[in-house]
Amino acid sequence: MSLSRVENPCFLLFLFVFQAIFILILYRGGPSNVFRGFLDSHQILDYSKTHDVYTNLSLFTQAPSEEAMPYCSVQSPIFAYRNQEKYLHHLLYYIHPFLQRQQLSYSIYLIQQVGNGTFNRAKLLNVGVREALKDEDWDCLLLHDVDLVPENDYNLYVCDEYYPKHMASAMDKFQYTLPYKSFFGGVSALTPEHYMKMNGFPNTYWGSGGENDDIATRIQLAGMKIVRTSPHLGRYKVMDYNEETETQEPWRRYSSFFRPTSRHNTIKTWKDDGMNSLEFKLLSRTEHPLYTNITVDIGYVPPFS
Ligand SMILES: *[C@@H]1O[C@H](CO)[C@@H](O)[C@H](O)[C@H]1NC(C)=O
Ligand SMILES: *[C@@H]1O[C@H](CO)[C@@H](O)[C@H](O)[C@H]1NC(C)=O
Ligand SMILES: CC(=O)N[C@H]1CO[C@H](CO)[C@@H](O)[C@@H]1O
Repeated sequence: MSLSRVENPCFLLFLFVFQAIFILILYRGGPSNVFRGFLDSHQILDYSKTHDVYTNLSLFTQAPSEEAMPYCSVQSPIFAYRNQEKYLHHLLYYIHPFLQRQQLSYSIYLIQQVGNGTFNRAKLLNVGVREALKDEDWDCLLLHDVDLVPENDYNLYVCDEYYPKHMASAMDKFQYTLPYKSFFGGVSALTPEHYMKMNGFPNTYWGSGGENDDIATRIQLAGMKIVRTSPHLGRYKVMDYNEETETQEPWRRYSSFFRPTSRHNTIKTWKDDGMNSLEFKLLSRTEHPLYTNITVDIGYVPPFS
């Protein structure tokens, strides 16, 4: 039901325009000024026919000037993704209005792994961070699974100044509690400084799950700690479309097949496995109005040795 609305660009355009007008109203101090401003520079529109509102929306889409939004913080949500088109549509439908209500200045990057190789969430996120930082000096990196939708508008998508922040502290799937104490999956917010200080995420966890424990350990080893969004704000709905994707759930705590997931192991590897050892093949990079699609070949599971 909501999918068909997503595919209708007019609806999304309307959300954006509504937001822009709202921001301008705040800035200029009253709706009458705003509309006078528009009407001076454009012809008067006939609003008695409903379709006029949509067909002539483009007349209203001038972006607010930089001075009109002086305090926006810069965010960059990054989604790791493989073959989950339905989730993506659903998420975009919710997340754009959500981020706009928070008045953030942001871009969304979708990082897509090609082929049918084993999913490697942590490595995809490393790729996303590297590519996103080429575009802009982002203040904050939001790492977001594509099948999670935030439920609470007060769950602010901003970074903690000092420490990596875990945001998905209460998922409906786990009865709105943490599945275990050091859990760092789902949605997290780190500044580029946090991310580099811990050498990013590990590249070597093929198949989902074990990397989250490694990441939690890295944060400690880099002299930081995990801060968490409080559970009444960090509430997320897990979208669940079919059985097949069950096997790709990134928060599942599988014991890793290909590397032992132990603190001991992370101590040995974290300085050599991460952003400084990241290798991948960028296959395509396309900017769409609602997200930037980055498709990469990150290789396949190395032979077990
Ligand atoms: C993955 O794709 C290759 C060809 O691209 C195919 O030979 C292989 O059987 C596929 N594996 C699975 C598990 O689907
Ligand atoms: C992203 O780009 C790839 C490669 O061009 C394409 O196959 C895929 O369908 C795109 N995905 C989305 C969701 O735009
Ligand atoms: C449907 C409709 O009224 N469209 C109007 C949109 O604005 C242009 C001028 O920019 C008019 O020519 C159209 O009639």
